[in-house]
Amino acid sequence: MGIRLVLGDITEQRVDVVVNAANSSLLGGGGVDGAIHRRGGPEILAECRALRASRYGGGLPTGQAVATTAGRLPARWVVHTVGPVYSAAEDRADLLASCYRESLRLAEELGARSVAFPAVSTGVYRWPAEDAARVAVRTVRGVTTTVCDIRFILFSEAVYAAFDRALADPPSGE
Ligand code: AR6
Repeated sequence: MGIRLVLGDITEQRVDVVVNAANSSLLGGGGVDGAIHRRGGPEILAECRALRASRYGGGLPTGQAVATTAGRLPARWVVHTVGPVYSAAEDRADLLASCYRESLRLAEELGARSVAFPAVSTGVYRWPAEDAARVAVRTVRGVTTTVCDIRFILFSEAVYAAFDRALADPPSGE
């Protein structure tokens, strides 16, 4: 399994799965969620609405993931995951790790070989990039998966640099 970093826009990635940093309503929003729905077109929202009607009337819980079509994106599926809102008072790292684990599990179930992740929770949900990057890299490294191409697509130089540092740390964290 290979992990790499890309500075850029996740909606331009040619991959099997694009992961979306969604919210539990699955009805879209700003940030990467807004970009994915805008570029992917209305088919994605239609499937999100159907998922709400059938399985997630109460919303998709934080840390979980569901798949839809990728619409017009150059990908096969969008996997929507809900990151935790950052809290200085409560350790929610397990929930953030769960987003990456559950997304990869679902991608593998779909037969995906390549997956592009955004830096979940580092925007509207205010998670400090340095810490979010450590959680993301540690979690992905710890998963055994048939997905062979894992990319983190970082939208800003600062978040890219945080992931670069996390990736430079030895897997054991020593
Ligand atoms: N490609 C890659 N990364 C992007 C892009 C893009 N096109 N656009 C933004 N980012 P955010 P969250 C980065 O706020 O913190 C939404 O409204 C961004 O710079 O998209 O998990 C949802 O509906 C940041 O580093 O997601 C939820 O309500 C990272 O993606 C809420 O925001 C995540 O920022 C979720 O908040």
